[in-house]
Amino acid sequence: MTRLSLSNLPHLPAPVARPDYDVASLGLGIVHLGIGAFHRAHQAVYTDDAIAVGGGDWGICGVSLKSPTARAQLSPQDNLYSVREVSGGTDRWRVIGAVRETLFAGDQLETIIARIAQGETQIVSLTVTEKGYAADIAEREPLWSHPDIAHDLERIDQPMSALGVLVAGLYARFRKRGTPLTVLCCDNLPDNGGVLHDLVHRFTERVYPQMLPWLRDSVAFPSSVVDRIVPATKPNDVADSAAALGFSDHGVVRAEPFSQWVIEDAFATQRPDWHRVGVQFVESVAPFEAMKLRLLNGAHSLLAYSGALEGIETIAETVAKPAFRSAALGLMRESATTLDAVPGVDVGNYQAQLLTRFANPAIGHRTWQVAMDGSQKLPQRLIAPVRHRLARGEPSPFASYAVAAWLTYLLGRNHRGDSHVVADARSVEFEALRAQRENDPLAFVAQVLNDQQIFGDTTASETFRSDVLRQFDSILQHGTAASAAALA
Ligand code: CS2
Repeated sequence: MTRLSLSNLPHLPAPVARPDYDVASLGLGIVHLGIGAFHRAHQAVYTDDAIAVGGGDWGICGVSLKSPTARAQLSPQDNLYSVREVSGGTDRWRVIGAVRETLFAGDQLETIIARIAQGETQIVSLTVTEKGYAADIAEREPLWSHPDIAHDLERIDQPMSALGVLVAGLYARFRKRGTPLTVLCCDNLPDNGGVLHDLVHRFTERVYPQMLPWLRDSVAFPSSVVDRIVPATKPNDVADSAAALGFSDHGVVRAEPFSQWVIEDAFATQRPDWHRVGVQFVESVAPFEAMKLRLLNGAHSLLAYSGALEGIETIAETVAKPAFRSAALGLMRESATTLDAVPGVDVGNYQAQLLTRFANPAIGHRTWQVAMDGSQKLPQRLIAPVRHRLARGEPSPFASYAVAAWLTYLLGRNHRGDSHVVADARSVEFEALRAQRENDPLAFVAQVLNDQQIFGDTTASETFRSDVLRQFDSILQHGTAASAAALA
């Protein structure tokens, strides 16, 4: 089957939406680090829309840091790909033209650094996942002993980490003409722009201190909140693309219909006409961010561990079980008490909408995928609201249940003894701890609860600690389904 390409764009079937501008002549204006499914279904779609309404050379140079897969998917098809929007009814297919180049750091590092340095580039955006920053987020400090970071401190001319590549690119730009730049973090971290600002500055202090004044004066780090449920692409998505498009698309991504992007209005450069295509520019993203991380992502994690421990494949199947649905809603209500008012949002409606989105029967979002990397996700999703409630002297039974479910997941087996692989940035460390306490899961969990990076001071609270341990004991004996039902 012929691959999707520029020359066959005009031959797509009528229902397939396509770029409403001259893709072939589009120049590059954005470098994006982390060209995975999420970027392709989110920021690239907004950019495609913005170019169609407002023009401008806002083509995206997409970069993969760890794997050549995206390049192999996109380059042979002129970097075109489709988004399959699924809702349970008829799927909607749309071809995106905004990505104009796909590079892999493994063998194109020089080109990537040159792209960040070139004056045409005005924005460097990132979706490298929580663990991709290799940082202690609470302390806003790179993990200096992380192998990639340690490597980059020695060889900043050959960087491997996201931070290293970014700083090397910034340095090349500083040396060239030093034109301003906007660095736009799009990962699910609290105050993501502020955190990235601090990480870049601390890293720069060690490798290129002479760049600090320019960094301070010319590079902006606005925060942003991104939202769209985008599961890993399924093998049948590629097969189905042939029927839907008439051409085979190896870069297809699937996504829910919902999409949201809120950005702090603090750029050092121009930007695409994103404000004309649904992106909200605000003075502070903080209230939006807390709501999204604590309600959506918090409930997502609760559902992921609940379902994974019962051997349930997807989030939709998990939220279809009444006990899990009410635990997710219970968590949202509990965490909602820690939020400031969000301009233009009714938090009750937001929660109802989230339950509907999670239940989307067509999305096929695996519990296993969301369960990944809890050590990097829990602090902003579950622990921040717990801390907030502790300060008011209030317990957090639903968050305690979710934390306990994560701790059980870390054991690598459920109450029935079925085993699973623990996918976490720190799984080696957890596995070593667990092995030392083979016959004593409670001792293992007590040890993990002392981890400052994840729990900070919250587990110094006897209330929280004992709530978690009680829930853990219940999940270990009876499973998440029975424990969640008891909670309700
Ligand atoms: C999910 C998120 O994998 C996860 O941890 O909670 O990727 C979630 O789907 C997105 O943040 C939705 O915007």
